[in-house]
Amino acid sequence: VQKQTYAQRASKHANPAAKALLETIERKKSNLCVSVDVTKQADFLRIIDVVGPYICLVKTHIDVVEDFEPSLIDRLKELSMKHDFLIFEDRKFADIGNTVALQYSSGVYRISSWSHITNAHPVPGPGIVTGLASVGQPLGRGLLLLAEMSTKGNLATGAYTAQAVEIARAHRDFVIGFIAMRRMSEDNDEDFLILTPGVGLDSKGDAMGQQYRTPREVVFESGCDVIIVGRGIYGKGGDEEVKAQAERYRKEGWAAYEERIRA
Ligand code: UP6
Repeated sequence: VQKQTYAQRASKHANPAAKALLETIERKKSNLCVSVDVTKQADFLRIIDVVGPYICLVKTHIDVVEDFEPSLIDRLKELSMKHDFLIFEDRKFADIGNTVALQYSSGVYRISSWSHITNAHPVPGPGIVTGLASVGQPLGRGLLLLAEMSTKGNLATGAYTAQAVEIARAHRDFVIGFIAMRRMSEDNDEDFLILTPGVGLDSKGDAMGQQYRTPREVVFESGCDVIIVGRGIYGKGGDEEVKAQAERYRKEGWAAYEERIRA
């Protein structure tokens, strides 16, 4: 069980993005990451402004924004300063090292220039980490590997998950942890961060294989560090309701963490 506090872990972490995330979690008493999967710039910015005070991290799928303009990134950065949160582009890179380095640094989105944290599928092998690290490490970024997924029937299990952890161990300076459903290492000195999607209090899943667990199941029972909530927060209607849900998930996630470090 990971019983160290976020603050203790922050003080020891060598990667700048991981350290900043842990410090933010502690400062705001929030292990909540909101996933803002909406297609209009205005909705994207409005939701982030509403949930900002309650989160440590915003997770984006920048490529679903249909009226994207580069200035959206400036507005996002302003909100991250205003509300004190980090940014995680959920890009799920999955190609050879040379290609992902280009996808990360270039194109319309230039993800490495604004996203503190991004993630990758380990399916291509260690070269994907080498490629992404060539871009992200000099910038102080952090990478998460998708060791597991939240969806029914997913293939990220068993030996695949174990191999993902081995790839991470070989690149500890840049790989800060995992997208996973549970703790991936019992070694507290490794201190991989576990960020976990598939979190919802009012629903068990959707029609396309998503499966939800509660913040308590994720943080207390499974030992994960950050809960990622999308539709459970932004899908609930007007700003007041979105704000109320963000506060609700923040409280639940933090209570589950306190229960874990005290147990
Ligand atoms: N996500 C998952 N499961 C995974 C990996 N990533 O749901 O295994 C991402 C999705 C979505 C968010 O791409 O952005 O987390 C979950 O959204 P939801 O809370 O609305 O289901």
